[in-house]
Amino acid sequence: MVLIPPKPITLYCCNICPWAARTWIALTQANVEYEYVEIDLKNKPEWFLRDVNPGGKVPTLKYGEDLIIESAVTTEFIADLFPEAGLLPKDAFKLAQSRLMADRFMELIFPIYRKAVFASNLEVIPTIFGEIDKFVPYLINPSPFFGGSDHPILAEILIVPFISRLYLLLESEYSPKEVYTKLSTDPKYKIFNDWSGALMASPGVAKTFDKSLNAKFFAERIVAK
Ligand SMILES: N[C@@H](CCC(=O)N[C@@H](CS)C(=O)NCC(=O)O)C(=O)O
Repeated sequence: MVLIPPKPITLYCCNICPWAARTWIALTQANVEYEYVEIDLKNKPEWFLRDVNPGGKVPTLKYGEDLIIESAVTTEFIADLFPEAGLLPKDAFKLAQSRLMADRFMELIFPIYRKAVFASNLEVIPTIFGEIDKFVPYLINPSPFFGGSDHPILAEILIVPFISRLYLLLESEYSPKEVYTKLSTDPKYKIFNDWSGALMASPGVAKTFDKSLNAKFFAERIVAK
């Protein structure tokens, strides 16, 4: 079923931006009717800066004549506008647990991606195992998704863009081969690996994540030391 918003939605996005991917995934997974506009961030269109968002960042969401920015806010807006999409657990405690899980991910695991891709610090990659050990206690009943949900919930949608990019990085020439092998075969990491695999295979993620564009982005960003 296509979800029709009360006012037209336009998503100004960039196909390799993980922050914009949060909102793109939410709209795609919930099967919302919206218009997608790709913004070339290396050559931002004048009309985008003049008429849409002078801040020049994606994601930018237009809802009727109103603008919403900041990916955590734009993505939560989709969850709030379409309660029937089931992106927010109804139980307040479960919702709190899911928010804590996403916070811990951003605090523990996200910095590995940031340092590797934006500071070309590839030495941090093997530290992922220690961070996963600290993170997993917050990942409550991921079978297949948080809290036993049969589809990714908002907290997972906020972090999956970084999971898919981390796996791409671990599978690439920038990462020691043993790291990906250990993550994908050692029973100790099975919970994290199975959950990540389910998230990456979920339709909202699979339809929006382009491996080759992101691999090209890594090649441009990561400088050999
Ligand atoms: N805190 C922002 C970050 C968004 C962001 O940094 N987007 C980047 C692309 S990945 C961007 O628009 N960069 C263009 C610029 O900074 O001029 C959010 O969560 O929405």
